[in-house]
Amino acid sequence: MSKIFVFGHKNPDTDTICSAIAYAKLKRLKNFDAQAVRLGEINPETEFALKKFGVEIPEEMHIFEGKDVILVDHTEIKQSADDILKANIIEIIDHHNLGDIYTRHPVFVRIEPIGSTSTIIFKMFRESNLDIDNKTAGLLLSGILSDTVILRSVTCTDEDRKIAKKLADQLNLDLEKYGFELKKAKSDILSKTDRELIKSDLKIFNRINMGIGQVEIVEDIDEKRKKTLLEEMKKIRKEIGCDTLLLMLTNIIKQDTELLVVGKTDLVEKAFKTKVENNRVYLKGVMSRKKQVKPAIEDAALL
Ligand SMILES: [Mn+2]
Repeated sequence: MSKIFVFGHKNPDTDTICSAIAYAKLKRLKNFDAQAVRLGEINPETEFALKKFGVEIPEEMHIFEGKDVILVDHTEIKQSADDILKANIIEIIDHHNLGDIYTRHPVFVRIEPIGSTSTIIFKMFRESNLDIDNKTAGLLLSGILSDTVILRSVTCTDEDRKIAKKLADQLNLDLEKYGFELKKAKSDILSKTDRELIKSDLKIFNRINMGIGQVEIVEDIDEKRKKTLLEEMKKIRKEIGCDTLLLMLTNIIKQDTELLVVGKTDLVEKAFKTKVENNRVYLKGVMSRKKQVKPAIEDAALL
């Protein structure tokens, strides 16, 4: 039996890393030879979560040609390994829109409109009647709290809430307290360069030829920093060859987003029915790239 590599998207976030580790574990419990790997550097939030539960950082890997792979937390070619179409994809587990990845062979796919891939992995453990050890419980809880912004995002469902509570109870953890510890680890923006901030959670969407990055903050970013961010965004937009590059500055306390925009602004204006001024748009109540920003722009582009 050949080894199966389990991985999430590029610019990995906590849900991508934690769901890959947990799902590789589930596969091993079912006697498959599975290993979680990652496509890039982990962010400080994920590092915090792995340390907290004593879990090692997965190996970084980039060549998958001819290998058996399981994708978690993404279905977009541009967000996956560069040679993903030469790999043998055997399963896909995700909670995003169905993207543009295609396979040569029949494949097991499970996509649910739910707050995190970690939530789906929890359900798969339960459906297989497998116990969830504390390390895995910690990983899954971290994935859920991270992706749902501590159960506050519009993407969060009652199922996410119920499962997060179960996991927190198992671990004897205060859900809110642990959630904010996680987010604090992530929102340390002062220690990062503009380039690091823009690229750390950047996702590229082929169909709208757009890159959308997101930074979670707990207090507002000053004007000077926004200007240097915009300058750097112009360079990065050219490098990645997209028409437009957006950066969501999402304040998780106020639960709003300021959108920085470089490139073609018309789609953004059409999507949000507002003018882009000084390369910015203020979006009250918007926190989710997946559910609020990307679909609005896609509708504006394609309808
Ligand atoms: Mn996710």
